[in-house]
Amino acid sequence: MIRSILWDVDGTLAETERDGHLRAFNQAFEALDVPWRWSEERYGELLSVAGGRERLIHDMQCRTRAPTNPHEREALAGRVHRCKNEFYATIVASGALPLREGVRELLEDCERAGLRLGIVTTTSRANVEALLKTHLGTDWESKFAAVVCAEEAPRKKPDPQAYLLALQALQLRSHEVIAMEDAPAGVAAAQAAGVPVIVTRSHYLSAVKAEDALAIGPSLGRCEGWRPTAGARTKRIGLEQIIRWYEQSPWTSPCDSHDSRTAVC
Ligand code: XBP
Repeated sequence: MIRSILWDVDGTLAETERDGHLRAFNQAFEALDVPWRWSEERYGELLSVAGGRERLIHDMQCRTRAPTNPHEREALAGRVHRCKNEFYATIVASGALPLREGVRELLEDCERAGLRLGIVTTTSRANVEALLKTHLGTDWESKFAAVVCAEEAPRKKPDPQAYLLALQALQLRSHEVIAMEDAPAGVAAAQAAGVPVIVTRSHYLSAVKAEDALAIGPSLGRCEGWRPTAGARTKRIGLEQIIRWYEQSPWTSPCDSHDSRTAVC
């Protein structure tokens, strides 16, 4: 029986990367006189590195004008990252990053059905706060029984740490929850924690393949294009459909021992 749905943030709740983080990174580079910018394409490549600060440090390896000393690189990445998060909050507050289609409705389905909700992300808490405050109101946190962000789970996805911490916080076993993800690293993190995953493809990851996912499709806002197919009775992917996929799937948790009550992260 499903007791909770755990949500990834960037790419899953909202298309935050191209129009949010990327824009904000470039604004931060400019504000801090950093002599390079990221193109949409380059940022797509860099998304294979989880975490904005880690992404900056990784990119500096191929920047001839980046500091050569690792401590200076760390310090620069920290400065740019903090500044980026401030620009990001302004972008979010402007309303430029709506929730993806069908997300709000599915959150409401869960609330009505008494399912607990969780956030499991490797993004910084400030970014989650900015996004969800804008869309769900200042009391957004009261809607979530567990919120695990980069600060709580420093080992970024695909490491399962963030999922294990959420299971622990909810006192649930892996097969009692479902993860909503868009990225291979997120899918791998959930599956390594034994959690079944539903994948909604996002802008940068439109070709993502997730053979072992419970279901994969283009958007929660429509029923077409999903594998396995979704019943055409409603116009969106609702909780009923998710439960149907869950019940029909041969999924058995490979880590049933991921009993959150004993899991050690
Ligand atoms: C997304 C990320 C983040 C964001 C930027 O994580 O990897 O790094 O791109 O956010 P998820 P920060 O898909 O788990 O939400 O700058 O705060 O890292």
